[in-house]
Amino acid sequence: MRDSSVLDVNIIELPKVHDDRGSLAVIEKDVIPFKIKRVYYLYDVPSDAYRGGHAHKELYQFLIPLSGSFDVILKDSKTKKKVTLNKPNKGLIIVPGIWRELENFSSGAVCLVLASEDYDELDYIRDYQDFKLLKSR
Ligand code: T46
Repeated sequence: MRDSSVLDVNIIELPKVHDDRGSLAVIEKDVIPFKIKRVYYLYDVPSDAYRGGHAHKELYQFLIPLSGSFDVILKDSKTKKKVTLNKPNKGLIIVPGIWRELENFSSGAVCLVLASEDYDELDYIRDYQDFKLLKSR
């Protein structure tokens, strides 16, 4: 398991163009520290739902609150941090080896995820005790 810390998790502010027709935000390839292999999104999430609850061994992700807001709880072996994502031009880079939980979704929230790898269940650590054990090695 990578020796990553919640300090490696970064908010990235995307450049936006605003005029009286609305706003346009741009994600250019140099802004994110990985090559995008997969895109998915969470929507129709009930406000009391809890998503995530796992860590990834190799996957990098960029989470963007396209609409509405939600909280991301991040944990490494020592530290816990909460980030609220609520601006469509501010996203969160999550590096491998970080536990994450997503909660407190507002009505109509949409979480877009850009990911560095194809879907692979073997990349997930879904048991928190396993995560803590792997982090302590
Ligand atoms: C993450 C958070 C933010 C697929 O078949 N393909 C996919 O690409 C993904 C991401 C999921 N699935 C299947 C696997 C499960 O049967 O969709 C189902 C729900 O996945 P999961 O319970 O992992 O969903 P979340 O919202 O808890 O987590 C997802 C991502 O899996 C995860 O990488 O960080 O969104």
